Amino acid sequence: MVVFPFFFALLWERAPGWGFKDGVLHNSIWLERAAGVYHREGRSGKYQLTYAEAKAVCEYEGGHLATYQQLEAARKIGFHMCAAGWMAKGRVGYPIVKPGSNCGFGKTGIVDYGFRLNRSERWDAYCYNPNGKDCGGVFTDSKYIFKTPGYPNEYENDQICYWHIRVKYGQRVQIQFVDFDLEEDASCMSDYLEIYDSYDDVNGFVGRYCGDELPDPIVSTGNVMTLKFLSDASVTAGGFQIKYVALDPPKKSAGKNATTQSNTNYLAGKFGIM
Ligand SMILES: *[C@@H]1O[C@H](CO)[C@@H](O)[C@H](O)[C@H]1NC(C)=O
Ligand SMILES: *[C@@H]1O[C@H](CO)[C@@H](O)[C@H](O)[C@H]1NC(C)=O
Ligand SMILES: [Ca+2]
Repeated sequence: MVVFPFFFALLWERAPGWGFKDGVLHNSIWLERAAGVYHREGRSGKYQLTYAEAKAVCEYEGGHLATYQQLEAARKIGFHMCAAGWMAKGRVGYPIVKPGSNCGFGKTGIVDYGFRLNRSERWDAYCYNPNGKDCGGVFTDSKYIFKTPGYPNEYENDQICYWHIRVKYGQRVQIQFVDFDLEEDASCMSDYLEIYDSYDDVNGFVGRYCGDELPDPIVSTGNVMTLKFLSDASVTAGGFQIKYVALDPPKKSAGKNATTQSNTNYLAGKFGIM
């Protein structure tokens, strides 16, 4: 894999959770929202957006569909997504940083589906918004409290935050909601917090939250978790404080029982362990 030492040196200072371990670039996804590029899926889930809809989604958030070059630039600084999305001019593809058999055919680079003749096909979207207000980062401490930007004041419009949590191997992440108030709407289509039991926002979806009800605590299945907060172009609210703590592994029990016994408070999922 080609590395960009200069970028890397910069990043290292800004995001201490980053680095190479066992030859794999870890926590790469969450960098500064990857130079203005971010992934967006339809309100109803993966692969729901026609080209026109994908374009509208990005424009509604003040940006536009990313070009291939913008996506590649983001990829080079670590933007990794296992989901095909529309780019500008009707091109479809996705950026792969970490080679894996499930995604990207074991290669790195933009997996390019080319310019689509049929623009009614449904994919996700890659938006580019250099003015979007991003926040987030990579967190490796055993506990931390996330707050919406500006908290205790209201958060702003057009906010995109990714918080990526990685605790020690074998530990799990418990998320506790301390204070929660996002613009209310029935299906959380405007402003929302999404939680993923995984290291990206594609696998291990746990839930989407808005309004002012405090959700119950959530425990990961593995040692990583991702929180994604988006606000749209109008109406803000009080924001949130969300605490996470690393839980030590439960006492070892033999073989298969280890999983089944500990299931009660844990999510079913298999994307958590890295
Ligand atoms: C275009 O794609 C849509 C969605 O996959 C499909 O329903 C439609 O039949 C396709 N149109 C053509 C002309 O292939
Ligand atoms: C697994 O747990 C079940 C019930 O909790 C018990 O009956 C069984 O003997 C256990 N098996 C092992 C291998 O410990
Ligand atoms: Ca809003």
